[in-house]
Amino acid sequence: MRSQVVIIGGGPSGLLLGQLLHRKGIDAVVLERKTRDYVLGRIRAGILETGFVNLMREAGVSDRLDKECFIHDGTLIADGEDMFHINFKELIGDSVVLYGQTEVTRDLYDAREAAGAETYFNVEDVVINDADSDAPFVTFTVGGETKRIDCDYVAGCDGFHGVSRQTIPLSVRKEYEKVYPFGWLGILSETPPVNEELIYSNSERGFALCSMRNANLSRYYIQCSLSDHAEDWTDAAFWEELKRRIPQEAADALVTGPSIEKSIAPLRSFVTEPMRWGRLFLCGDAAHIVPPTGAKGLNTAASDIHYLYNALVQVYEEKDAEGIDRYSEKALARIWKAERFSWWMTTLLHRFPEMNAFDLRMQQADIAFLRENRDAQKVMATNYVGLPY
Ligand code: RFL
Ligand code: PHB
Repeated sequence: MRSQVVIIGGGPSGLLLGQLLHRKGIDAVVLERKTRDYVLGRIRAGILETGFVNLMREAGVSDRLDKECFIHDGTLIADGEDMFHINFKELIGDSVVLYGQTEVTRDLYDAREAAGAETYFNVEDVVINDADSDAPFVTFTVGGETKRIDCDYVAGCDGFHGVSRQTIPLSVRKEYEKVYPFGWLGILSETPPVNEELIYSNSERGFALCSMRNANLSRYYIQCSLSDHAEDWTDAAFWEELKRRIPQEAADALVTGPSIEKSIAPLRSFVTEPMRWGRLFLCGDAAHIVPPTGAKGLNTAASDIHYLYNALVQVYEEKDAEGIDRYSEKALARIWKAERFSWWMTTLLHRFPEMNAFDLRMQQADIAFLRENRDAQKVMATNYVGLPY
């Protein structure tokens, strides 16, 4: 079998790239380790930057997004009982969009199926061969059968635990990592959101976030210990703890109900360099992870896809390899800034076990400066809505 591009991983990165390439007549096979339902069952991102939305439009898959998304012109930050608004629209003239990753992925799978593009699910033993040569090929097994696809390029969109990053020799690869000493316990509940915009809350009991998916679907998170297990948290205990971590006026307005999903995510900052090895290109979580404070994970994946998609079009249509040669450098320049922002927001809003009284005062001063200083708010707004590609 032959395909111009092989995409490893059928998450949002791989699917978005596949759809963009399809519109340009560049064929790309997607290999996904799980089933479509499994991928759609993962509750993840909620906030999309304008750049992401524009890519969905360019890929021709924004009809439902444009109809059903919620535009958020700002966000609330709470420090104990003290809550203030960061008005992105007024500060920098841009907004973010609320539309769940599940819906993005569903729209992309639907478009892929409608286009008749080839996707293999339940693949195993994916191996990327000869990525540093002019004739790479990918082997895998599916339904007990071994297959081989020869290609021009391989896009490694297989997330943090995939094989693509591991294919780059350790002598070439450099990894940077910070693991945070806590996780996020998240629940989804069929209740109206407590507020029409997100509330990021720093409280003496730890961080909490009030988010949503639509008018009757709420998403809430609380900072938890890494030794916690989601199943040990009853819904009642979760709601009780959330109420204690958000300002009283929000706690009074909170509508509680049974959870329909409950899970714990560890927090990590991670970057691998370079993001290209020969004809293999890493995209999204395969190359970098951010802690979710700041909502940058899926959005950084989208900027990688923007650079890689344009590089592939440039090489196929204009026979110009400039985009490919500069992919890693361009993607990483933006990634590191998103890493800094996510690390800063995480540090600003969480209680770290090792924090002493001085550290606490530094955090309070940082939040006070943000509350009082319009320039500081502009810096936050600029990063939150997303840096230019
Ligand atoms: P994914 O989504 O992990 O998809 C990778 C796919 O590759 C498959 N795979 C393989 N396939 C074939 N062969 C192999 N050997 C394979 N190994 C793995 C996997 O099954 C999977 O389907 O990576 P991708 O596409 O790069 O997308 C990244 C995003 O999913 C991620 O960055 C975001 O979800 C992060 N994130 C958020 N990002 C935002 O931009 N805004 C947010 O509000 C936001 N909130 C979040 C988040 C992530 C969270 N968790 C659980 C980590 C909230 C949470 C709680
Ligand atoms: C979410 O809605 O899941 C969400 C929103 C904002 C974040 C992280 C997660 O910073």
